[in-house]
Amino acid sequence: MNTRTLPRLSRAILPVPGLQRPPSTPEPGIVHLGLGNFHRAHQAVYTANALRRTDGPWGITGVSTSPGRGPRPVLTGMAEQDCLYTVLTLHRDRAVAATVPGVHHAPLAADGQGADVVAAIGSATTRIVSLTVTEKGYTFGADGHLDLDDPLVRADLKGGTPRTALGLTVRGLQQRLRTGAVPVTVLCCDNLMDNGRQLRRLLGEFIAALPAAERDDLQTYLDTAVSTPSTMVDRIAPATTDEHRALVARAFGVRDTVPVPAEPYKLWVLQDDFRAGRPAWEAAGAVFVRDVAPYELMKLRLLNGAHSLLAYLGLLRGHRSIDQAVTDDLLGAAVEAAMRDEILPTVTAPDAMPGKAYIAELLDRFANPALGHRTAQVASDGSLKIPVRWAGVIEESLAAGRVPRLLALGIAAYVRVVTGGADAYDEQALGIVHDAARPRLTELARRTREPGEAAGLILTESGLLPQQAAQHEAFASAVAEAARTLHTHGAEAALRWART
Ligand code: CS2
Repeated sequence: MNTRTLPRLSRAILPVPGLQRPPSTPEPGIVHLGLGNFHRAHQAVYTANALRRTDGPWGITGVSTSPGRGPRPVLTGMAEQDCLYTVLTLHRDRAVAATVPGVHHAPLAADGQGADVVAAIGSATTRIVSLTVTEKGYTFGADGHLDLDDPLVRADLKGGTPRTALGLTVRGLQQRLRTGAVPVTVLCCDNLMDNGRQLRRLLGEFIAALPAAERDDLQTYLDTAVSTPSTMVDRIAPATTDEHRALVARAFGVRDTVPVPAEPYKLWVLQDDFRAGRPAWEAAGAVFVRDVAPYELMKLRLLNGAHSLLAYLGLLRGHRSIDQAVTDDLLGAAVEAAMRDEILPTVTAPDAMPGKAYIAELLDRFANPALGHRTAQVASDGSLKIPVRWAGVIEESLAAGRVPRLLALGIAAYVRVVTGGADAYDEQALGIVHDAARPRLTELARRTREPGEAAGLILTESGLLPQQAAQHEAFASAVAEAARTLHTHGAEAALRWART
């Protein structure tokens, strides 16, 4: 796919609704860190749709992050294809719609082109710096603060060309400060609670760790001219496989090495606090509200919380994808019960999203068989996801005198998947679960032969949950019992235990 084949593509897919592209790539105004599938199926699509209605300098310079992981196929693919790629909207009935956002400029790699990234963020024409770098991209430690022991963070603080998301952003802001301190918005689009505020705090911690001479002006610039609105982002966009590439070739007759599969649903709720303008995303369906927090809480706890539960228990039940996991009667019913009885009581549903209807909609979205969303993908990085998705629910349930047994089982399942590896589930068929905490958790688990005790040790020493919840007697004993049941009798028995 490239600009020359685009007309052919449009003709070829005329019967497919939705294929359009702005006439030419708009002037760059956004630098986006994290060129993964989620950004390419979410913000890029909202931006393209907004630009169809209202022009503006809102082209996106995408930056592939992931330091140390070598050249990313998405970077090469986008570069070879004139920054064009297909978003495949995969419907439950197997109907496919396609769209080509066409809003990106030549992408950059944080690894190797850090100076160019800093220059792009530093340019006065950049009005928004947005991020989808996943939980681990924010380089915070188990306590949620900037991880000053992380070698990449330390190197970035010392100077030289930065490689972390925070390093790139702060060095870019530093450059802006030197060249006129033009206001800018830094927009977190990741699944973190209060994501704008958290990002702002982390940027502040990074600045505070710089040498004294660099600190003060930069902090003042951050305080006075940089906004960091909070956002709730939502669209399931699984990893690309050869099947998706083949689908584009078959349906549209073009070769696209980097298409993005995505579900039909999408939602973006934002706080309207942009210091230097923004695309008319509302024209594309984005919702601007004064307080994003209720939407974030609802989405992170119900969607992402249930997703993680389906992922760990799904792997232990032998399921490769989320739709298989949710259509497993026993597991699907357990996850629905967890959403209704354990999670929903801890959120205040916004009027626009009544709780029960939202749960029904989520179950329907999860069951979309066309997505093939891998359980191993959702299960990865649990050490960073669980504190966001489950910890608050567990803490608040315990404070209200309820022991959330299904989430206790979720913790036990996470421990079993991450420390048991191939003994716990078929890693070869279902995929490896990546988690930076794996070596440490495995070491903790090896200190005892008793699975209940091992889970208990991990609960108290891993920082997954706040200490008070981790040491809550009834909860800790539920986790230990769940771990023992999983180990000795398997996931089916454990699911039955959790529902008694
Ligand atoms: C998923 C999310 O991989 C995961 O952990 O829970 O990526 C999820 O698909 C999105 O947040 C949906 O908006």
